[in-house]
Amino acid sequence: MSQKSTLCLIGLGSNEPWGHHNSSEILISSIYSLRQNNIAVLKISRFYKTPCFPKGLGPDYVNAAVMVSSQLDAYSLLAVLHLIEEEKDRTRPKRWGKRTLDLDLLAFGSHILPNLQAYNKWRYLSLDLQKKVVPDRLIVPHPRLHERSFVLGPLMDIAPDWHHPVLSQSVEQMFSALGSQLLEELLPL
Ligand code: A4P
Ligand code: MG
Repeated sequence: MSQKSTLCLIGLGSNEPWGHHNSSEILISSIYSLRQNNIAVLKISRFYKTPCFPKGLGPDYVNAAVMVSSQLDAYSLLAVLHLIEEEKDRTRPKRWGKRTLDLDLLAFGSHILPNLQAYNKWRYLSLDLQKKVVPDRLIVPHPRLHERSFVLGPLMDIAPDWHHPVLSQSVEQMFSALGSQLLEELLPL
């Protein structure tokens, strides 16, 4: 019996080279790794140069997003993303530190995981606490996706009509709600 596939959105970011590979090459290679792990990559956004958030904490990023279809459950998919990050020697010395590769599970269909209460806890965390604490379990949709141009810009390329299951807004609506300063920070490569 065939298993159900889920459409998922994954955010990709890098602001540190890996060996002689630059950030764009790392992202391309990680998309290839998704395919090697039997994850069907359906759409790939443009790549964007974006200033590090929070400002001044590190070098500029290259950001992108992909739409995939997978038969894995969300937790197994996240485990694959972590494996691919490890392939690129991703380390986690400090919160929001420089990284060769960050793969975030932005959306898993229209699921809210593990539940609305946990999602809201992370969504309403103050910026000060966001800098200090890291979720110890999967939170989906990614609790910051709706406020970040470096996430919504790439998503506009591949999934402008995806609806946020908690905010009930499309990517296009969330993108339009960003301030002009955030929009100016997106530089397509
Ligand atoms: N985790 C929970 N939910 C998720 C999810 N939906 N996707 C857990 C991925 N991971 C999730 O993640 C920390 C923990 O969150 C892990 O145990 C994971 O299981 P991490 O990847 O180790 O650390 P992180 O990347 O610092 O955390 P996170 O939440 O991805 O960070 P942010 O808030 O996304 O910030 N500036 C620019 N311009 N571009 C960027 O891409 N990225 C960050 C990372 C900061 N500034 C940036 C960018
Ligand atoms: Mg991450």
